[in-house]
Amino acid sequence: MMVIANKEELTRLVEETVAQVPITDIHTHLFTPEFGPLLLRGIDELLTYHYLVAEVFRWIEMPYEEFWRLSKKEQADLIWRVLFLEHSPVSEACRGVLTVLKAFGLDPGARDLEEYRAFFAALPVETHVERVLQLSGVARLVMTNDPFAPEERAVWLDEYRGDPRFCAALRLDALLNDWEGACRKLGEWGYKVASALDPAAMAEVRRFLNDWIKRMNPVYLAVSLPPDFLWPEDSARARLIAEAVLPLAAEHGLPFAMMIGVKKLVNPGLRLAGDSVGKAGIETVERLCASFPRNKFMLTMLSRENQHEGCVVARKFGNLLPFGCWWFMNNPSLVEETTRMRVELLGLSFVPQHSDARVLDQLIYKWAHSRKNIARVLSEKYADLWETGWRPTAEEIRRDVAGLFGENFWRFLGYGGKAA
Ligand code: FIX
Ligand code: ZN
Repeated sequence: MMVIANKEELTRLVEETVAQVPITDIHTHLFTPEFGPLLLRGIDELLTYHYLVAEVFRWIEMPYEEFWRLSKKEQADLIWRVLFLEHSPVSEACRGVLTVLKAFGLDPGARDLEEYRAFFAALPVETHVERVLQLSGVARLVMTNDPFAPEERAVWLDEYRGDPRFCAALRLDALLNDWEGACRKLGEWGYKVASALDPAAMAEVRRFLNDWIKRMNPVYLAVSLPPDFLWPEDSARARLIAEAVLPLAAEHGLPFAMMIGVKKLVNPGLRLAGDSVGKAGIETVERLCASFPRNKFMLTMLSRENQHEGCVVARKFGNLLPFGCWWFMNNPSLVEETTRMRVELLGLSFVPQHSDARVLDQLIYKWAHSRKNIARVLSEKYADLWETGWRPTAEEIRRDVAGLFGENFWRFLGYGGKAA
């Protein structure tokens, strides 16, 4: 048992352990190379990430459609010029691009976009995937898989082979947030559903879910939800959750991940960058956890104002796993604030972060930045323990950190802490 001599050594050990721990990234928008163009990678995708699209429109007066008519390269050139050369790239998403360049051994100080393009263009996709997983320290990641997305659906229906490091998550936004549209699609696919969701139709929805759980073997079911999400409610969404999604999730032992607080397309001209945030009512989460004690729920909330009550509700329900600093929460100041709050209220029984990476290379910066922010909070908390006379051992710190960055998730899924 390695005894730690002093607080300085304690801090060094915490930082080193967090820097090296293999990560399970429990929510991304990445894909295996089998999905072809759905796997976004390289400098032009990094520069046209929707976070940077939103930021560039704070400086330019170009009509949205004129921007969208530009090629990906032209959009990237514009964003590079405005957000990196004409203004210092201090935002989290801008800094992230530079962190990626540096990790690959490129020189951000050269500011040579053509050199960066040539580097990424020379990377075969399989090599690129291996390099990014190695540089980011991500051992396993969870994709976001939508059976209603035509280009993705085709891959699943064509004998998808997969990669054990890329787990699936069955994403249900189309089913739950647009029942009328989903009803039409399900009908085309041979499910005998009706808009009115009579018992026979609900049974067909369950058959659809079963079919895709068998096809995808997801580690959880997920949905993003608006701030005014309510349950119970006289709505198709509320009935589908209670009579189809949760019974199937319980039957298969799968968590239901609720990502609450997104206001879709408040500015449609920005497309994917046009979504915003709203404070949700925590009562709905309380009612679901209390009403479905056999189900496991994962929860991430988009509004900073929901974070404290999100911690408190997790203290009330052991079948709820809070996770991540989602989207507008994924900034150093808020990652530290939220992680500090969670440690103080929940101990180590949560998952502090996911990357939400949409571009392969983002795994590098999202995790490099988050590891530092989370390590800073953990060092502070272990130092507070030290002040009481408690002496954490190196093994205990390694155990705790392994839990936060993956094993808590696998244990919650019922895999006893080790990945499936
Ligand atoms: O619903 C989600 O999974 C969100 O993360 C995305 O829709 C969002 O565009 C995103 O990538 C945020 O980081
Ligand atoms: Zn996401």
